[in-house]
Amino acid sequence: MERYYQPEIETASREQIKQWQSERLVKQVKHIWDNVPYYRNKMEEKGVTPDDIKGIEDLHKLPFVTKDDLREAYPYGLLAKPLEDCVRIQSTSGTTGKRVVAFYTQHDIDLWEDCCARAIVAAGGTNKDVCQVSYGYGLFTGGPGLNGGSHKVGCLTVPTSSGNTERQIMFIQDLQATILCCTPSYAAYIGETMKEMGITKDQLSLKAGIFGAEAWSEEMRRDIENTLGIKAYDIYGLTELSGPGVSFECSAQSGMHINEDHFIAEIIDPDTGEVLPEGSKGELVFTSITKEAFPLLRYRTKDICMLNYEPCPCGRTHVKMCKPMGRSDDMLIIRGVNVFPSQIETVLINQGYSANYQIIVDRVKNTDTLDVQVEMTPEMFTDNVGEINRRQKELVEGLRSMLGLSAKVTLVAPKSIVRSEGKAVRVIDKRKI
Ligand code: DLL
Repeated sequence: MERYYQPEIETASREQIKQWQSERLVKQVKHIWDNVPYYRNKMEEKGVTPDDIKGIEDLHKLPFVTKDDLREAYPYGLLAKPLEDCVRIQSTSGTTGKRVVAFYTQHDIDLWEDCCARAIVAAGGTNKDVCQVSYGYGLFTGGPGLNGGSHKVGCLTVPTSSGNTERQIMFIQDLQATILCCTPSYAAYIGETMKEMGITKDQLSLKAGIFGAEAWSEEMRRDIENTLGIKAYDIYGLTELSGPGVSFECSAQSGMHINEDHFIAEIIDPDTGEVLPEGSKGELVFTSITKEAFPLLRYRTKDICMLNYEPCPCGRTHVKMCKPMGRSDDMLIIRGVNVFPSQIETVLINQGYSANYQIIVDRVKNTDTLDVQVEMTPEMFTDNVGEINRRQKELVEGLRSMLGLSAKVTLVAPKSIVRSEGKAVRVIDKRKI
C-alpha cells in the first residue's frame, strides 16, 4: 500500500490545492511588496500592485525573476525577512564571483525538510530504514536537504557526504543501509567500485535510491537499479527555491510530483515569456508561496520541461513534471557542478589565449569528463613538449580554481579549431542523456 508523509496534503483534491495556492500567493505578494524594495520596483515597472493579485489566475501579471536578478541583488537585495530571523544560507554549486545565495528562516528549513521527507517516504522510507546521504554537505543543498528529510522520517541517517567511495561502500555494508541518496552519476560510480571490490548486490541491504541534481536517462536508471539491486527514484530541485524536494518520484516512477502546496509551476515559451497551455513543452517557472526569507515570484529555472496533470496511480494529486529535457541557457552540469562556458573563457583569456576553444563534455564509465581544447596564439606557438605541458598545467590549475573541477586541457595549433560563420559552437556535449 502506498504510504505518504503528509497524506492530507499529498492527496488533497485539485480544488483544495488551487485554493491553497491562491490564498498563499496573495499573502506572498503582499509580503514581498512590503519587504523587498527590489521586487516592488520590478512590480511598479510592470504596473502591478498587490491589489491586482487576487488568486492564481492573476499570476501571469507578475514580472519574472531570473538568475541575473539574483546576481544583481546579491547578497541581501531579495531578502524578505530581517537578518535576525534567518538561520542559514545555501548556495549554488560551481559558479564563482557572484554566486546565488539563498536564505532560510527556521520555518523555511522545516518546510524544505518536509518536502524531502515526502520524497523519502514515496521511495518506501520509514523509521526502520538506514538512509545514507552521499550528496555533498556544505553550501550545496543536496546533503543538508536529504539529511533533514531523513531525520523527519525517523530513518537512521548516515551523513557520509560525497567522496571516499570505498568507505561509502563499507558503511553501506556494515550499517546495512537501505536507502542511498546521491547524484545518479555517483550512484553508478559506487556500483562500479563495488564490482571492482568484488562486492555483489546480494551482499547489500539497499532497497531504494533517491537520485537527482543532474540529468539522467531511463537507461542509466535501469543500470543503477540492476547493479545496486534497488528501485531508483528521481528527485528535482534548485537552490533558489530551497534545494532538493521541489518535486520527487513516487512508486509509479513516471515523473516527479511537484510540491504544489509550496510551489506554483508554470510552463512558458522561453523566447516570448508567454504562458503555454497544459501539456506543452517549455521553460519551467516556479513561484514559492510559503518561503519567508527568500521568496521568489515566477522564477525562470531555464529547465525545459512538461507538466502532466493526469491522475497518478500512487494517489498523489500534485502535478507531475517530466525529467528536465535540457536547459534554455548554456549552463552545463558536470559531475553535479554548474559550469558556464563563459567561466572557462574567462580563464583562457586571462592566461593570454584567444577565444578559440572548444569544450567537450562526455560521460566515460558513468563519470562526466571535461576536455577543453584551446588554440595557442601564433606568438606562443611552439613544438617544445615541455613548454606545452607547462602551459597546459597552468590552464588546468586556472580551471580548477574557477570551477572547482578538474578538466583535461589540450593545446592545439593556431587556426586548427573550425571557425563558424554564425554562432560559434563552443560546447560539444557527447553525453547521451
Ligand atoms: O541540484 C538541488 C538538488 C540536490 C536536487 C539534490 C536534487 C538532489 P542546484 O545546484 O541549484 O540545486 O541545481 C539546480 O540542477 O535547475 C536542474 O537544471 C538541475 N537538476 C536538479 N535536479 C535534477 C534532476 C540542486 N532530477 C539545477 N534531473 C536545476 C535533471 C536536475 N536535472
